[in-house]
Amino acid sequence: MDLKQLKSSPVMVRHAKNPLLTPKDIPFPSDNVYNVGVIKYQGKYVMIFRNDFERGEKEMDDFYSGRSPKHPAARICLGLATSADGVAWAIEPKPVFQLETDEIERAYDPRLTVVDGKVVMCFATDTKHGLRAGIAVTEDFHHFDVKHFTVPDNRNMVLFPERIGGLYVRLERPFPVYSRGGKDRFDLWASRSPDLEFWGRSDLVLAVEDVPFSNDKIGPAAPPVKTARGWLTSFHAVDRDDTRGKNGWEPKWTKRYTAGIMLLDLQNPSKVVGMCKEPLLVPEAPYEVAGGMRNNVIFPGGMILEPTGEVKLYYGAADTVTCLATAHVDDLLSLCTSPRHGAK
Ligand code: BMA
Repeated sequence: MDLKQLKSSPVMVRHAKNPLLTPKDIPFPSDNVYNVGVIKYQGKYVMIFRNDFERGEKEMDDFYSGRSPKHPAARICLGLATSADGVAWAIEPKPVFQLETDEIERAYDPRLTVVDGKVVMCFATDTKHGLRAGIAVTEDFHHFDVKHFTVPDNRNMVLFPERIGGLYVRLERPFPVYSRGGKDRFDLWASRSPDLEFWGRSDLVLAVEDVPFSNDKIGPAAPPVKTARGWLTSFHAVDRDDTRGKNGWEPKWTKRYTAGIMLLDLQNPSKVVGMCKEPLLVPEAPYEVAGGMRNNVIFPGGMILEPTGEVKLYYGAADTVTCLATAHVDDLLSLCTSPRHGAK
């Protein structure tokens, strides 16, 4: 596949009000507001969003031009927003989650799932000893009971909204560097748990080499949604082009993040029923390709299937703002299963 020619699928429609959230909308310090988890809960849409602060473009410029010796790592908190329609959001005045300890530097990239009546938030952390994914349960979106941390390196974890065969199931993306040639050749895995705390029965779901529009790594995007034909599941896919130069705040940013779509078996979610061999969303809109911290990034974290069949896909754009694109579920299912679109 010619990666230079990648295009978004015509079934996806970017929302006219994009970007839905920008740093200007946030009532506390904010450099970037992106990578969100979204659920429908008790009659409302609820979003938890990633908010980076204390590292702006100026701090990055100062570092790369030698004016400041210290690499400016961002601090991150998670904020809460609610909405009646999934488009206009009311933002809580204070952040709701922030992890900073002697060991943990930051928590980010929340993904939300309602399972067994509980709201579960999966998130990533940077720690002094590696990247770890965490799982927390909340009843009020203000208090979070952290049940589990993976060993490093692992992140991009998402939970299915039902137990399958009696067990909770998550998708995740470990980083096996040593055994994959020292490069980003990372794949998408599943694990199972009786209680959200102890995890095992892990297996490979989708390998990076099975995704024609990735030459680098893949990982889970939003938590899967159930359809009669299988678990409809988005993923992100990275392609790298070393000729790409300065783009965004860093002097060199060679990666592009696109979104893909696949269908997993209802009883055995490690089995791919079908995958669209072309990307679902490719950075193309102005807020995806320019003016951001890292341009050319689409990073979905929330997917809602409406009773009308509309699918809302929420994503971080350019690691800077929060966006929405929609499609009809039948179109997404046919992308995954019809040979015309290059299904598996
Ligand atoms: C990933 C994560 C995401 C980020 C993406 C693009 O590896 O760090 O938080 O949005 O890179 O920069």
